[in-house]
Amino acid sequence: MTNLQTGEHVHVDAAGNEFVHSHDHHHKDEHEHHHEHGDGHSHSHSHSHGHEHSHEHGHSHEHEHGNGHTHSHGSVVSLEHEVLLKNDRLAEQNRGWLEGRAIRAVNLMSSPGAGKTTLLERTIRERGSALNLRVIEGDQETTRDGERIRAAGASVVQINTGAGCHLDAAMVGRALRQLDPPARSLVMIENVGNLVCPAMFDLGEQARAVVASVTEGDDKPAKYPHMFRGADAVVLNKMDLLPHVQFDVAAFEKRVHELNPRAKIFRVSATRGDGLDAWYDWLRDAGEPGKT
Ligand SMILES: Nc1nc2c(ncn2[C@@H]2O[C@H](COP(=O)(O)OP(=O)(O)OP(=O)(O)O)[C@@H](O)[C@H]2O)c(=O)[nH]1
Ligand SMILES: [Zn+2]
Ligand SMILES: [Zn+2]
Ligand SMILES: [Zn+2]
Ligand SMILES: [Zn+2]
Ligand SMILES: [Zn+2]
Repeated sequence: MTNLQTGEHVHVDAAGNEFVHSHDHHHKDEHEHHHEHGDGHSHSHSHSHGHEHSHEHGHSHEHEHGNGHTHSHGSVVSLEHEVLLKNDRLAEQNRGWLEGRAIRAVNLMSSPGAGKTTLLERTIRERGSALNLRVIEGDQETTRDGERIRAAGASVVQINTGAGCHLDAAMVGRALRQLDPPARSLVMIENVGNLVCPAMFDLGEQARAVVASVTEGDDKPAKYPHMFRGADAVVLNKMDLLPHVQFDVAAFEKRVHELNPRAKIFRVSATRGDGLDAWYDWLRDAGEPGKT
């Protein structure tokens, strides 16, 4: 993790201890996962993953999920389940931390290149101070997007996930403490470009926005329903390219609302600035109780 204001890095060891320091070379995130079991033992390990793997235990155990169902595992335990349980607990901690400061956080997700950073840059330039906006920037590698955000004028902390394909609540918790946003500010969290995994990981945010673009095909909601089902807002970007691509806007919006009737949809061009006033109005109220 890199604080682009101070150049500080944070490393976290297996026990969860944080080491903050600054230096001039690049570190890869170790992608440490820590597991706790109902029977009282815990262990950690690092790995790169695509959510398909499981790991082997010499014991069997039961655990409960936030949604109330319980199941038991045999000797092969789904790591995905364990990671999600731990994540949800840390997400609740982040939510408490944010609520205690009256800070709102918006989780911004999309496929790679749909225009998240471009949308953030323009939002910062046009509304950065009115919205009291800060950014947590997630990418697998490089601080390129973080540098773009800083150049646009916002405080930013960059998280590099290495092989990881999503931000998780632990990463965001550490980044929030680095960013140290003031009371009543708005924190935009740019997730790793990916329509699958980010949908599964609660970061403790109050609202979720999905950016889709007209170059991706109007059947995206049908193919990635989880992402669209969980969205409070869907930003349909690159509307300026509509004359050049096959994209049925009405069909896209119908598919979104079939999955998720409450999602607000904004048709915008982040490069030209079209349609952004409605997006800014949504951001002003996003996550306020009773407003979204
Ligand atoms: N024509 C057009 N191009 C856009 C628009 N918004 C973004 N782009 C272009 O799309 C490309 C990707 O934009 P980014 O903002 O970097 O996308 P991103 O979602 O942040 O990408 P990742 O962080 O890699 O997932 C860039 O070349 C942008 O200039 C738009 O409204 N219209
Ligand atoms: Zn285990
Ligand atoms: Zn399970
Ligand atoms: Zn980006
Ligand atoms: Zn992971
Ligand atoms: Zn993944």
